[in-house]
Amino acid sequence: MSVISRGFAGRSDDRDRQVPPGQYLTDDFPVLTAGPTPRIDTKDWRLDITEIDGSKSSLAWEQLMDLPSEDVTVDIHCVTRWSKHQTNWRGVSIDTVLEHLETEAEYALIHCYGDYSTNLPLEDIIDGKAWIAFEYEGDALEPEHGGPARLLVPHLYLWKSAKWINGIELRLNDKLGFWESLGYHEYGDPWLEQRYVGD
Ligand SMILES: Nc1nc2c(c(=O)[nH]1)N[C@H]1C(S)=C(S)[C@@H](COP(=O)(O)O)O[C@H]1N2
Ligand SMILES: [Mo]
Repeated sequence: MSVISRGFAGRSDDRDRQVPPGQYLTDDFPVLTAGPTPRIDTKDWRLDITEIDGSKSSLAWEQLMDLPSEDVTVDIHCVTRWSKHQTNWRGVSIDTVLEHLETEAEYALIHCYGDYSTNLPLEDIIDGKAWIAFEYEGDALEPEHGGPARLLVPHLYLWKSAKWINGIELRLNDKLGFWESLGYHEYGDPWLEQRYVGD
């Protein structure tokens, strides 16, 4: 028999070799930013975590650097139809960032330097699904791509991967972020082609 099963090619997930519907592969790394690029010195950088009762805790850069980080290799998918296979990042898992928190929150609204925001169900940023990424392909993350640190949520369209992240607002109810309130899909699963409201 000449048919080689995909299972024997060493891939654990068929999706690894495909792109989501309506996407094409690129080797470039386009920059997509609504507005100017904030320049944030790491000595000024803060990540605020706000609980449902409004209580706030804050993480400084050195504290982020002291947390265990990991190398992450993932495919990324932008709603403008480019996808990139096997991108390499280093970051701190959101599980680690939220480790000591007991919360009843169901949603997270992500805030950024420069006022961008994006909303996600909390379960989509925990259990190894999202990171605060600060390196890309072995180098410090460039400001254009969200440096010093951005959210990385590779299983959803890349607009959810908020650049220059500075806040995780935990919420009981969902509140639409920047693109979501301008007609983009509230969830944004690239495999279901959830580009716009109603998709
Ligand atoms: N703060 C912020 N984050 C953002 C954006 C933005 O405009 N501001 N654009 C989003 C969109 S639409 C995409 S496709 C990705 C692009 O990331 P890149 O510029 O590193 O390719 O960032 C997302 N994160
Ligand atoms: Mo995008």
